Amino acid sequence: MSRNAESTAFRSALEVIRAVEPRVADAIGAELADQRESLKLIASENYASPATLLAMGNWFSDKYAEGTVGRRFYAGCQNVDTVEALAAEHAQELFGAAHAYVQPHSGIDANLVAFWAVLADRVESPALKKAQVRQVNDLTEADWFALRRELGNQRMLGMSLDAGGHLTHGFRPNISGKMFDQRSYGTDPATGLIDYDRVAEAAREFKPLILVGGYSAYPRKVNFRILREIADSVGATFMVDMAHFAGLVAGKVFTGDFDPVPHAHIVTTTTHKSLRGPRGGMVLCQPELADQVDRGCPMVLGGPLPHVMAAKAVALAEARRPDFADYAQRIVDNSQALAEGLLRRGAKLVTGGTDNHLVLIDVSGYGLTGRQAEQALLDSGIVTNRNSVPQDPNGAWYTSGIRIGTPALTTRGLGTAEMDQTAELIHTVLTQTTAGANADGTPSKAKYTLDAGLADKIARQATDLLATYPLYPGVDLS
Ligand code: DSN
Repeated sequence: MSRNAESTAFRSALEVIRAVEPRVADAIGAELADQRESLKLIASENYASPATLLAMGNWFSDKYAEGTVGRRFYAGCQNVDTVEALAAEHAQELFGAAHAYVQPHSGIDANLVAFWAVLADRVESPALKKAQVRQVNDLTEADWFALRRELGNQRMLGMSLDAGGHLTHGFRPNISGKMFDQRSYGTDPATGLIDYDRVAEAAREFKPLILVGGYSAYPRKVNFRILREIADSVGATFMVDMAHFAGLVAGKVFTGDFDPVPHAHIVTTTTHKSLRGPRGGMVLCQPELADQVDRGCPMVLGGPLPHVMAAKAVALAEARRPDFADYAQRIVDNSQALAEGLLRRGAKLVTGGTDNHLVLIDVSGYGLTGRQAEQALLDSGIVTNRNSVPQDPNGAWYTSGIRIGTPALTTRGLGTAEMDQTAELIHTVLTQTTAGANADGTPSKAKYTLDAGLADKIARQATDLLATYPLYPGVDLS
């Protein structure tokens, strides 16, 4: 496929948009320019392929398609059926899953679908049974009351937020923390690693309906075989949220005990992080949960986004190619090189390293909060995000950590040598930044000082580092 085709496609699209609202066309062009110039180390972001991006910009966006393939609430869904079935087929083949549901609009939505499926499958509720067999009109007020009581307050055990778990695994700012009776497992304070004996102990005491595995800020592999054994020992359904590391599963970097798909009853993911697809979510499950999962829309989801499902089909087809395995391995090689580069220069890393796509720097070692470090790095052209570390004294807003990840830079083609240079840039910024004070002289968690000349110099070095690896080399908008 010629590079010219990509340039023509994006240029033409912008020309058509510009004729209606030029400021939108300008913002799209500016976004590409910004992404090209910044050292993107946000662990949850990536760069989707031109084919994936283009699959989203079309008339599929105009179609309603509530329901599932072949069973829609709207007429005329035959082409939506084609792309939804294709995306599901690619997902099943790629991950070796019995069933795939590709409608969720995000990871949070995928988790809601999974929670619903498990509740509907596991909770003994005669009223729910009546509702499921479509005798809704026969339900009395008392039935509805019982149904709400029976489905509410079910127990969920997930990884704690400051140990790297996700908000949707039962934390208060998310509905999961309000509808479930939640408890969490953390990590060993000495090593930062999951202590499976402690998880088993918590499961025995708490007897959760759902045991959740998976994370968004834990830099290590997780043994899903052991977690499944723990779930089985207490009769829990084992759910894994692999949003962050789906690309490493797809690329067969995580296999055996570290591949969640053969071990979990239900697996959720996003499609846009290490998997490198469009923004969206997906659920994979064992056959007994498939019927409930397929009720995701309209149970908890708004109408499916057929244009995004088309893009999921394209991205999943890309992930089935042999070169995706090479990409996935390079993500981890780069992450480890970045961790080693930081450690060699004296940084303090949670767990002392990484075996996945992300590294968590404990910036208290530099005398900074996560908020100060994040902003100082951004001033220097390095895009990261602040993140809690285990037992974080600064809470979830200011934090004591910086989370960095390599999926995006690996897509651009940067390798281990550039990761060492990146470690040097990060370390220089963090050592040269000093924490500020409030007007009353007390230490500030947000203010900091960094010489502007140094920040500019680092930003130029970051741009130089990227110059050899152009982003979307086939797209010339000029
Ligand atoms: N926002 C995603 C992340 O950055 O990890 C997860 O929700």
